[in-house]
Amino acid sequence: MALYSTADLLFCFAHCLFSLLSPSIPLSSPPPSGLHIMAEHLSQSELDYPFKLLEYFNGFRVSKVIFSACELGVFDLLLLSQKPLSAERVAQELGASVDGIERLLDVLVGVNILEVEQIDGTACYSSTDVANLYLAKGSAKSLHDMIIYQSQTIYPLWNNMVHAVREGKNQNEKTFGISPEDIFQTIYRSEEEMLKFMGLMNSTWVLDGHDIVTAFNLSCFQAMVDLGGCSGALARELSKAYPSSSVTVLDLPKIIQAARQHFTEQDDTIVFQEGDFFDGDIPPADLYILARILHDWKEEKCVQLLKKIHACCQPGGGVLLVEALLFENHRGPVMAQIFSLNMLVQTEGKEHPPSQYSSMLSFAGFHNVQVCRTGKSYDAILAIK
Ligand code: ASE
Repeated sequence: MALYSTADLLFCFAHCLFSLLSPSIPLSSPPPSGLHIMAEHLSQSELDYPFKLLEYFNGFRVSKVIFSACELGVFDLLLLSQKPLSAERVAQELGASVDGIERLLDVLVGVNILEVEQIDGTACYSSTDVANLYLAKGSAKSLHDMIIYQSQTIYPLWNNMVHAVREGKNQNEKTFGISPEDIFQTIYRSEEEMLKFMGLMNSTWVLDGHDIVTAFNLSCFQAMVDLGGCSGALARELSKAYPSSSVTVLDLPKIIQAARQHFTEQDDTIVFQEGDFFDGDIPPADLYILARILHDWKEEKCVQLLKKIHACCQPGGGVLLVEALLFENHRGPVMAQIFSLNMLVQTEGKEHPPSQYSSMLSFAGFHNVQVCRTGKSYDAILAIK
């Protein structure tokens, strides 16, 4: 049986969008649901019946089903129980209504995230390997924190997309009722929100970190500093891949304190350092990492920061940018296009194609710009002083 993770569903969306743009080309792989198999004798044209459009319309509801199951603890319970459970049992354990749980579990079966079997005449639900690996809380690769942030912070922001597009600016004030000068005063508006954001940052690097740090051979760089390195997840991947290099995470004092308290590992090989790369000193290093930093800010501010880094950088040293890269013609990848809209609703920045980052880097004095697309959510750009 085919298993679909949240990422698979996103890729499926991307795939579907491309076939929507050229409706005469049929899907090359069979779609996951039985409904489409039954409908195979019908016309494949979106003009005859808007299958894909309707599927997109339902996208937010599928997201909310997964997010809600996560918040209710469905995946943790099914992982813990080791055996299939009835809807009644799940409802009882989670303190929820049987009717609600039954409908929720059935959708999760429909999208191949859970499995169901009849045991003594009762429908019993169990997790798939994908759900156990990515949706349960305990697993090393858990996306639980990413889901919580998407559900509780990104979802309400996206509810104001019309305003964001009309006004061309973030919706922090309209969504959360606060309008500080610095977007990070909103993102870190409470200890709880700050920890949720750190959880999001952490889980993406658990997923993409290894591909990012091995996109280029960085073994020639001795001292590495991850500017705005947050929980240290990407720094840990760097340290694992380049054990003879020293890796430092520089971030705001409250972030470093929270990282030390909530995100450190036993025998951690990385060093946490309190600082502010915009307003304070940047320590000398051979390699600076700017992972998902530039996409938060307007280009002038990015160039200003790159110039400041260039000034501290050792000769022969470099800067590694980690971002979701758009295609040069801006026609994809869908994930990067969606991230760019997210930057509109939440920050002052946007996602860019490689050429935009190249020119910012050149302007700041860096050369030998190399681009590596990983094929995952985030890509890497390396430039040398
Ligand atoms: C930032 C990254 C993010 C600032 C705000 C953010 C992300 C969400 N909000 O530097 C992560 C990537 N985007 C999405 C939509 O998940």
